[in-house]
Amino acid sequence: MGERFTRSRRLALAGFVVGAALVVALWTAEPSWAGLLLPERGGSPNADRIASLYTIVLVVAGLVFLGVAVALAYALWRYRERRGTVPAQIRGNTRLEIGWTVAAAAIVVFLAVLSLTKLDAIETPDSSAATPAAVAAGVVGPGEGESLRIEVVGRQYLWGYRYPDGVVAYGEMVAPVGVTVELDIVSVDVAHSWWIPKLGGKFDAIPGYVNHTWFRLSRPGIYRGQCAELCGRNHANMLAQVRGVTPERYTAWIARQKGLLEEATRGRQEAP
Ligand SMILES: [Cu+2]
Repeated sequence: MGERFTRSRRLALAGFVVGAALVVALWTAEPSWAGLLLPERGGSPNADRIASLYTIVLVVAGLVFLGVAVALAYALWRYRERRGTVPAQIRGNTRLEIGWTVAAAAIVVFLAVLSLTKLDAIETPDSSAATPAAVAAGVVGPGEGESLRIEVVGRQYLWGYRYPDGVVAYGEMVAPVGVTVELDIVSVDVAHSWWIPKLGGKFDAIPGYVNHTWFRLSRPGIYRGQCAELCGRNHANMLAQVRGVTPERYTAWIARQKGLLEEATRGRQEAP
């Protein structure tokens, strides 16, 4: 008896330790939370719109869950078996059945219409003009619909970025604030997934296809993410990062990268 007691205690302790280790591991892998309950917001308008739509759907679903759970608990209590009595034998209730069918259909239609009306603003790149600072720095021209295009290239196990004018970067994407940035997402080997939680949803990088998404930063900062598609044994190290900078810093960075590129090309040509 005593031995069994200690054995079960040991098992409980092991279970606790493993559980605690799991919680700590998940807790420290902060980017993998991606907002935990709600999608992250505060980086780009499309991410904010996704988060708002998600919140509305979550609230509606929560209310439905609460309604069903309360009704179920009430029915369990109200019609419970009692000693000495025979429970009422109820079969069917046409009004109730039609009611909950129509109500459920109405909720689904409401959510479908709501999602479809919000979808366009999430998918279509923001066409509003770049901020005066971005125009002054020469990132894009003035007027609506002007955007910066960056190609995102997935490869095992590093994200690459191709800017206009042949500038390339790896790992970290430098992007200006106040400009709509349109991304063309491709892959040179296997399927990857571009995902910066604060800047919107996941977008697959598939060999032979070009996927499109966009973001528009309103303030400088680091926006972290990670390849979200198991792409090989180093997948876990395939981090992605967007560094939002002021337009002046962005153009200075582009100029420096261009200089380095030219220097490297010249060096190669001059080499014996
Ligand atoms: Cu990958």
